[in-house]
Amino acid sequence: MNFNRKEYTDDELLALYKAILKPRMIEERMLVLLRQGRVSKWFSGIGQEAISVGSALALEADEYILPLHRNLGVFTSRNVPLDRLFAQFQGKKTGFTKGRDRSFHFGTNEHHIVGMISHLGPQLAVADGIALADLLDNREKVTLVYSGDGGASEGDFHEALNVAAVWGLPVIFMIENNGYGLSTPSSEQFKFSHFIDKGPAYGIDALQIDGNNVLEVYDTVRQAAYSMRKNPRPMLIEAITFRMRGHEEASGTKYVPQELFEKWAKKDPVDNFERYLLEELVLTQKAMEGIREEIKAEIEEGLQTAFGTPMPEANREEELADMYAPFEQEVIKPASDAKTEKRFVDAISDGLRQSMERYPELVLMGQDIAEYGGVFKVTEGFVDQFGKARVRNTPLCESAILGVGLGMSVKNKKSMVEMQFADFVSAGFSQIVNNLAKSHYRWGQHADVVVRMPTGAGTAAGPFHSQSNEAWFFHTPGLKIVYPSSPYDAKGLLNAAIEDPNPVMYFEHKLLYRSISQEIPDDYYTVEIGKAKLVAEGSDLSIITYGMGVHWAKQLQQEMPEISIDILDLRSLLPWDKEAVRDTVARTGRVIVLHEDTLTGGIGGEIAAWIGEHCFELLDGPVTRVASLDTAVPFAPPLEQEFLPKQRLREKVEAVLTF
Ligand SMILES: Cc1ncc(C[n+]2csc(CCOP(=O)(O)OP(=O)(O)O)c2C)c(N)n1
Repeated sequence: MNFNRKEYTDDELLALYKAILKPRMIEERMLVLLRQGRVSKWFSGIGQEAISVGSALALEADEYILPLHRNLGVFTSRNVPLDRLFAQFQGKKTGFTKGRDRSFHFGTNEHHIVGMISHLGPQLAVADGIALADLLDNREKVTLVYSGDGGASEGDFHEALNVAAVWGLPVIFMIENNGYGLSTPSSEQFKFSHFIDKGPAYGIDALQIDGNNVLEVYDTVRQAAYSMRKNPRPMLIEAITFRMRGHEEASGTKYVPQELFEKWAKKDPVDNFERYLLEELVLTQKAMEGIREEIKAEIEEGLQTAFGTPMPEANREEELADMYAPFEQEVIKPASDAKTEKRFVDAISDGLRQSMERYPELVLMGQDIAEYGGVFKVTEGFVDQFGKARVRNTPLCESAILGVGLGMSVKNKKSMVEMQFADFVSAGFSQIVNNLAKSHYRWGQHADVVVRMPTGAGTAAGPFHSQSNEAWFFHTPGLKIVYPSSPYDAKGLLNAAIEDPNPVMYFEHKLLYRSISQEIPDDYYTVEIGKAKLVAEGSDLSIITYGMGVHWAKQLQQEMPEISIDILDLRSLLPWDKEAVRDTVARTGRVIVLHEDTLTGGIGGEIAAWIGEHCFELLDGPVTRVASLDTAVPFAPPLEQEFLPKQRLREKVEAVLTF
């Protein structure tokens, strides 16, 4: 192995040595504990330490690093206290996730580290978001994120690199090419020869380095970072290395040819560097022993403290509360009585514009939302007022942009991500349900992202431009969901969603955009999230609904003046207003839950179940759901009309009334 110390001083080389020795010694200790059954799971980075350590030390202390499962050296190089690190591995409350997530699945803003979720690839776009926030605020910083050769097959890898290239984001994409993804060798993972071949294809500079040479890693990353701070752009660094143990300790290494272990054992990153320093007389045998003793003592002390702390005690209230970043909404009233008639779409636009004025940290991202104004023209004229930095056209990549939103939250920015159609959110699903939704619960990082969802059928747009998919998210703790049905609520709830530091899915029905209007306040105001609205008071029957259902119910009331309908517009689906639901049930005793979404697994099922469980004594008949057919949304208007619940509503109402 060739070490070139260039101008580096003895002290710098010694610091590198101590830093690479520490994760190795921790791992050796972990393997003993594992055999003793005192640690349950371990992903070994033995053989790959030079990459974590060399790259982490090459950055400034406040530059963010996003490590993966083999990057123990990042945590140790950032001086994460060992007692807390071990407590984290053991699921103790004194770890970084209060026992809620395992191993390296945590971040710590104190150490400028954002940890992974198991899905690997989503991490890459989060790095883009952090880098974008730095870029927008003119901080000369780089962000470092890792990927394995296996994880690089994920679509998220492509999306994150492409966004970084197009937006000139100072992100170092460090590819640890260790030849295997679990048991799958590179030959079955990809067809190209080297990851550096991919760089130019994205318009990204790429370098290949010996990932077992800590000095080479350190020097390369230092130089890359220096250049990227001055001239912001991404860089791909492919570090060639080898995984000396199994994917995780329980999974073995039977599939790896023995000669590979023999070959790579000779390239051990710790032994080789140690030998070099001894030869260079930077290190003496005695000093080496002293360093080892010191690290050993630190490890033992950390372990003792961690083992000495009890397992967490479950506190139900705390667990539930921590799903969300703490936030007490103060409903804001308009400053004056001035009102203007606005269509639903204009109310959304109005709210968004006023939120942009109110929050300089708010950034809008979406396909075609800049000069073009978005396909529904919600952001028309925004570029002129706020500039392209804050009104950002994105490449066609929902997953990456949602990940960018989380990264921006790490830097205390707010983002609004516009889905061109709600249907396309499926391409970014994992970022929402795994990353944004769980981040606060896992390690206390809020995700200040609003996802706008132009939703719904009735426009003969077929199965992929018409879906109601709010139930996909309703089942995910950590998210909030709002779904206005009037221009007043559309503006007030959008403002409220943007104010809230939690991830909020904001559903806006396309059919309402230009078909309804209302006088609404000119000033900024908010509507309470989680609060339903009684649209009409009645005594014979309750229709509990939201979105388009509110309009169907109102229309039915006009068509059936002989009955008196209590119409409750939920407005917020997560959380939903149980008190208002109980009140309407108490008023009428007969209930229909109506929604445009398909029947099975729809939100109506949850509401009906809750009513059955909590309001049984108030009921005079079975709670009845009215929803779309359990099919995809069909294209041709006659089929679509049959699909939608509107025409079944009257007959269901009559059945409930005569029960
Ligand atoms: C989306 C997803 N699919 C599958 C897995 C299971 N899994 C975890 S790590 C891993 C292999 C990753 O290989 P690579 O990216 O090369 O990193 P390495 O483990 O070699 O460091 C697999 C298949 C996962 N965690 N997430």
